[in-house]
Amino acid sequence: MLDVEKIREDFPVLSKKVYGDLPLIWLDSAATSQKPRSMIQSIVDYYEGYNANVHRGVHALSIESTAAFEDARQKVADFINAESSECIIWTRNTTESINLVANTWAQENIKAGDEILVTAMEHHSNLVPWQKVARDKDATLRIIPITEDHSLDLSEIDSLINPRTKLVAVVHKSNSIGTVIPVKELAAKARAVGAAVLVDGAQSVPHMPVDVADIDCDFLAFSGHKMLGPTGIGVLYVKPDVLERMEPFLRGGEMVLEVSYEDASWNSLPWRFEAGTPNIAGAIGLGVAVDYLNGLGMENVRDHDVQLTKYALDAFKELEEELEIFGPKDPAARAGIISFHHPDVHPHDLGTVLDRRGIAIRTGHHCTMPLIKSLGIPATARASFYLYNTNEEVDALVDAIKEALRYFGNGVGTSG
Ligand code: C6P
Repeated sequence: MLDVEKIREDFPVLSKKVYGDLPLIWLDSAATSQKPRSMIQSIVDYYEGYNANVHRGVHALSIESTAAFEDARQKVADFINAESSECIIWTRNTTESINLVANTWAQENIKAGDEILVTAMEHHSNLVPWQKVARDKDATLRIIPITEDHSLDLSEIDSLINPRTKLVAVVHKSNSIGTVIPVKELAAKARAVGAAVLVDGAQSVPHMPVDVADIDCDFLAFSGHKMLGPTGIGVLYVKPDVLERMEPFLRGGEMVLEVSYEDASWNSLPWRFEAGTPNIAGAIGLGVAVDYLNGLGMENVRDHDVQLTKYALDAFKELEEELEIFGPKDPAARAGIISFHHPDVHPHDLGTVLDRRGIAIRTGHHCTMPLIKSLGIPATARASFYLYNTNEEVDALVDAIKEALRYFGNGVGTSG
């Protein structure tokens, strides 16, 4: 079990007051998490103590920064049980990680007539790149639909994953409705037909143990900023035998071994995929964020999410008649995300009223426009939890929603 009160002391921003003296209630961790002091300090320490470019200098500071940078890569590799740190490519975020695969592996491996399979719940980051690949290669993009209760509809999966399937690219936890996707089962089916597997772990890696060997995926993409790390650093894990056969994405300094005026040869892995000066402070900060998560234990982080989600789903029962709540009913089958919608109150209006109570939630389509449209709504209001949230904050959310609905029930301020 997590000692949430103690954890909260590690997050300076959680003691912030907004709009005068309202305590901040941060229920927007699916968008970005808050940061512990140790992570923030690691970035200050880097810039104050050993700022230098990596892999380039023979001097003390470069040796120190290179060691810290590569040490962070090893921590990330261990965190997801990767074969080695060579499988970890630093990117800017999940979006860039997926685009890297679309611009390298997919260019070599997707051919006319092939199929790429995604779910109906994909974030645009794991949909739009595949739309382009399918168009460019004359391949077909196929979609696994969802059921009435917003789980993945696996009834037709054995025809959706077939010998034409070359890539199964799936989100692990839906950011907009919270559904957990059975990626291991999908990966096994993909393997059986020789397809590659990409997992969008943006919402899973920060919140639960994720083991690439156990899932048996070829690619795992995630972002540092959703797992207590800084913005601007992301990760792409690639299985070693797949990585060895991939062409570089960006070309320039650091990714080369030998260069003549006519030609170039490539550096060893993973640096072949890291052209230009990387986000050194970001990688070091992410390594410290991983230390923090390991200190708590990812099983405990997941248990806390499930407990809070269960508490929230129970608390939301009072609002069941007024609100539609999306996602599976079973807290163990969902992320710490509650997405909801009122037929007469636009989510943006609701979000604005909650904000005036100090409660930060996200409203909109959450970059899953096709999914939200298929639900027949313009947007949802979304509360998302993390390791520093409490049952009391859930109570405050429910009270604030009730008050907002009373206010809008009087016909004031509704739109759209
Ligand atoms: N979801 C949210 O509020 P980036 O922006 O590259 O760090 O992450 C993109 C991304 C990809 N996949 C999933 C499942 C995600 O949730 C996200 C980011 C944020 O839900 C911002 S839209």
